[in-house]
Amino acid sequence: MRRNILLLFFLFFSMPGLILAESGENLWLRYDKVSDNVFDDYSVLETLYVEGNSPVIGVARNELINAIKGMTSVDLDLSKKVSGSSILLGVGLNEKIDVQGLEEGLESCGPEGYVIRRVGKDKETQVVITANTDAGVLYGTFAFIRMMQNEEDISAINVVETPKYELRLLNHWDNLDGTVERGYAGHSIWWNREKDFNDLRDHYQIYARANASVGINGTVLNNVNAAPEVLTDEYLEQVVRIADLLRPYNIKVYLSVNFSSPAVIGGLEDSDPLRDEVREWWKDKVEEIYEEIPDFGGFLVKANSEGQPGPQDYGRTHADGANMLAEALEPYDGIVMWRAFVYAPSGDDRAKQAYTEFVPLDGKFHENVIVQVKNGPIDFQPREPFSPVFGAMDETSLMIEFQITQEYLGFSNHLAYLATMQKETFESDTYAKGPGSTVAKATDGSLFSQKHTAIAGVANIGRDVNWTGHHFAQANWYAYGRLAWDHTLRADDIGKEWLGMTFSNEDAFVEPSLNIMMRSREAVVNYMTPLGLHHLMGWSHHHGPEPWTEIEGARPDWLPKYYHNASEDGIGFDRSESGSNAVVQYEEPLASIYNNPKTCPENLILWFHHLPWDYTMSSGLSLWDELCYHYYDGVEEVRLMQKKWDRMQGLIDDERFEHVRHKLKIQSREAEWWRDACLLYFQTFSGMPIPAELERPVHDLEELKKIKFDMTHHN
Ligand code: BDP
Repeated sequence: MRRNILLLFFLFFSMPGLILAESGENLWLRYDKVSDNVFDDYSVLETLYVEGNSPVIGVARNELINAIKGMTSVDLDLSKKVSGSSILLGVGLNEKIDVQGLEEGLESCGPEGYVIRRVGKDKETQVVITANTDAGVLYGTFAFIRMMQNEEDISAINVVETPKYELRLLNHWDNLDGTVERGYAGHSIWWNREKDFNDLRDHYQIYARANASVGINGTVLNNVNAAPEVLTDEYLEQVVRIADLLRPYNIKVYLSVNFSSPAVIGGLEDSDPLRDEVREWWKDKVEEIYEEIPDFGGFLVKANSEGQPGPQDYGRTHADGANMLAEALEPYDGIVMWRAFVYAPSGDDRAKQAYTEFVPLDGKFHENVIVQVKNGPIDFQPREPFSPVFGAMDETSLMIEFQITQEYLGFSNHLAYLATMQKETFESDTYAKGPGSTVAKATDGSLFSQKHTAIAGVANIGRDVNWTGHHFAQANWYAYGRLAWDHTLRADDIGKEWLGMTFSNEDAFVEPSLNIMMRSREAVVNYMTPLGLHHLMGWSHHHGPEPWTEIEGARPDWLPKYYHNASEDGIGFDRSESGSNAVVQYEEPLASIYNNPKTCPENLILWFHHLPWDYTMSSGLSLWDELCYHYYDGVEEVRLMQKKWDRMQGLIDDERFEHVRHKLKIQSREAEWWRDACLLYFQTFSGMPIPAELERPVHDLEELKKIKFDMTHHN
């Protein structure tokens, strides 16, 4: 009986064309069978020679064995000598075999880069994966696996890769009680108490492998709004466990720290950074951490921002605060990442404040301080210009912070591929050293001789089975990592890689799905905040539209009206010379370009200008009509996304197909909600009709105003 059941089971699952349900938990590391086109080429590789036996090399070796087993069914034979058709893995292979180009490659690939070469033919062929460090070998191994997952031609590989940023980090905004600030994929993976650390080990390993596969080499384990308690024994024990687990994947752990920790958990009178006792406290704490975690990465600090304590509480500067921590970390090569996300209720345009506070401090930070700057001057909006801090501090190490979690882009309900947005920022020209001084170059060390280069992405990861809530949000984790490794990669190439590995390499699937991804961010911009509008979201949850919100006692710069300024005479924030003059924080010619509505890019026009409703846009349409068309385009685009996705049925497993279909339905409904809420509300000022050829709004403004968004579904 049992045998019969097994046989039936076997027959069922080996039926050709049957696509098994998938939960998404293995992310892009599924190692599906490759197609017949490449099978013969790939299964030629039968033996594996490994140089070295460190834990990192062990991870690389096991990953390769499992990946090849999954993709080709070949059980790699571990060999003690270099012979036959084999894969060679390890540091120092250049001394074992004579392969042209290996030495030069190693000279140029730096500490974490790698070299991959294919030599020989047929049964006497080798794939050599080598680097200057074990970490480089790990990254090279994952790169080779990726080539196979994407069914690339591997007959003549000749690759030398070097990461563009030295430190490539995820920032988890995870609270110690297990909630995640702006997290939409379940509870924290780190501070979850319902399960024991060991029960989650397999889960953590997927996390670690996924990060290593894209080259992420650091992770901040807790929220920037940091609880001081993270530095107490109880929590540090967990940090030690996590550090031990992540170490073989070349991932260092970092912590967000609360500036008031010496007073709150240390019992000191205050946390004044210039007081000896406080400085000593931090030194002792740091020493204690390094005793347990010798490769601890360092601290991330949000200070004097949104109510968090900081050096200014004692009349000291950001540099005083950062340098105190830097001094404590210096003996261990630890890093301080000091955030420039600051804005006080000073009445000055919020978009100007990071620049105003930080640029005068240029040159005053210790060498192991990196100032961490959000990509835009305000706050992770669907579209912002780049932050003018980039390019403006040539004697300070600056790093860019992107938000991967979709706080302002529809949570985990909306499909929004963020690589296009990140590319837009990377490629923006700061003109800091003349034309071509892109944000990428102003942060990767090629324009300024930064002591450290780094990049951070606010993670979208939680305990949901598929990690990120929306299957397509996995792409944002993946793409962030790929761009952190190499910001010159193209968003579409990355998207294609990810689709192939995560779902299927079939053109019939990849092409339309990639098209959906590539157009998705602009769709969100259009149905939420087109033409440079920003921060129209509900004032605390940041999800649905609330351009009308007024809250007694709330800071004006937390409310949408501060940003859109809609009135009968027009809409937009005047940041030109005649307004807040934020434009002067940009280098010429950009300052002049932004200053003039005729030259300002129209996709940012209401960011920089307050314009009358009948202002003539380059299309010849009035501003009002243009706004209407953008909102309607956004909705149309989501409907198109739905249509395209519906045709994917049968090309991938039903489970993920249905899940995405369901999410797109929500997105489509919410896009209409956004469009109607914004246009009907703005119409009360413009007094102009929605162009007749467009469909009528499906909602009533007064009804929309009554919607109370319930956060409980989203955490
Ligand atoms: C804002 C978020 C807030 C974060 C803050 C930050 O709404 O939850 O604490 O950024 O980056 O976008 O510190």
